[in-house]
Amino acid sequence: MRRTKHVHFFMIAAIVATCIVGCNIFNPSNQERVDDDDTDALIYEGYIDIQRAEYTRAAYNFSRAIHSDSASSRAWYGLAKAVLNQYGLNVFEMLKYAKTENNTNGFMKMSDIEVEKYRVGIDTVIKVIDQFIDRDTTDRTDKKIRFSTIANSYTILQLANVAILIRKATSNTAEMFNYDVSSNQIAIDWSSLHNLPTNEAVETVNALASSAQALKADPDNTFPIFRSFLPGSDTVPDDEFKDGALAITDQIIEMSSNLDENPDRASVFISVGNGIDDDGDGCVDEEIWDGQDNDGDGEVDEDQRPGSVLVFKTHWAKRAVASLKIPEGSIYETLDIDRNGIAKEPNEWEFLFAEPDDRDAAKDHRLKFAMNIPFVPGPNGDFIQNKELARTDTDINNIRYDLAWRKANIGGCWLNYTDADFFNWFQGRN
Ligand SMILES: [Ca+2]
Ligand SMILES: [Ca+2]
Ligand SMILES: [Ca+2]
Ligand SMILES: [Ca+2]
Repeated sequence: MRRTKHVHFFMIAAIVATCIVGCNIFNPSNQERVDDDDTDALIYEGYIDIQRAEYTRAAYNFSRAIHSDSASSRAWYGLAKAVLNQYGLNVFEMLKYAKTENNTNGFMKMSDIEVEKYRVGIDTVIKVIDQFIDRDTTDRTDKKIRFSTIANSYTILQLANVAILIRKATSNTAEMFNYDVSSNQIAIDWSSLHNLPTNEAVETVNALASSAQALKADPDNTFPIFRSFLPGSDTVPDDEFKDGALAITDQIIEMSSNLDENPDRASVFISVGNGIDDDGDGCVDEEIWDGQDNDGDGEVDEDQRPGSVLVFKTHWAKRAVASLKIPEGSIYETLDIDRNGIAKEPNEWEFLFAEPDDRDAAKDHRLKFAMNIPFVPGPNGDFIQNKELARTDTDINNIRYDLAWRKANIGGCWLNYTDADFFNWFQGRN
């Protein structure tokens, strides 16, 4: 399921209404006052307003129409259109900016003020459309207009949102996305979000998940948009690109809902490839982004390595990681992932079952090192809670859960730690 948006429609209606008072554009003498409960007339007025480029007034009339009948898809569609125009946003122009050309996108070159204008507008329109999608997918509209009708515009808005967010990370789409032509796979490297605060990194994942939802709703119209966003994908035949794009959608959506369900632990899933134990099991960057549990602790894709370590299996219908590589010059040439005193050992980089098919059949996606780090369920069997106690115990001058406690109540890689390793664990935390 797509994530629930918490901003209530009436908040937007209130913003729009405030602007009407503030902007003094609403001028009742121009038209007869339409009754508050006459949905059709209000929608009609709204579209006339749009034709006259009276967008604030249009937004007001569509908001009233929604208030009168919240199931009216034409009213929601009209409101989205009006708000888009209120902010002077043109989706096709936005696609041009979001596109990656010469390893950069148009938003990278804009001034902060210009980008902020786009960001606020995109954010407001997306909030309107999200409520419409939420209703459309839960049978709470009249279905005269469906989400699929606007899926392509929505995709452009979300991808522009992503482009703006990663602009702040002084990163760009070329670093974040990679289309591997030989394996027909899209790879996303979440470690390119390093420079963003956790909440903005989460926002980026959520925006991508929303684009993934749009791709699933209307692949034919939206996949060309994805293509223009992905460097290196120009030469791939349409159907192959579409397969590759669809293969990754569920995994993005799953990552987004994982973040939504664990708001207090978002950094556990989003601080990718940082050379730090982010989840409190003592292992460092032990997981990979494959939608599977690679260390056998019951959690999926916590404390990940970057996407640049993944090698995909060639032309597989489903997204599958074939093997892992240690990127040259990366921290992984010296990093001891399971803290057993040996860095770069095959155990930390090889799957127990080398073939993706065998892993699926055995329902075992662990890496070999996981065989040697038994996890302990803890006193109340609440393993994640114990990991949390360790993860948030970061002050070396006031240690609440010492190494002996961690070995006894979490196990995992803590079992490999010496006192010196334990001291080092606190480095780089507050
Ligand atoms: Ca860890
Ligand atoms: Ca980490
Ligand atoms: Ca795990
Ligand atoms: Ca994993």
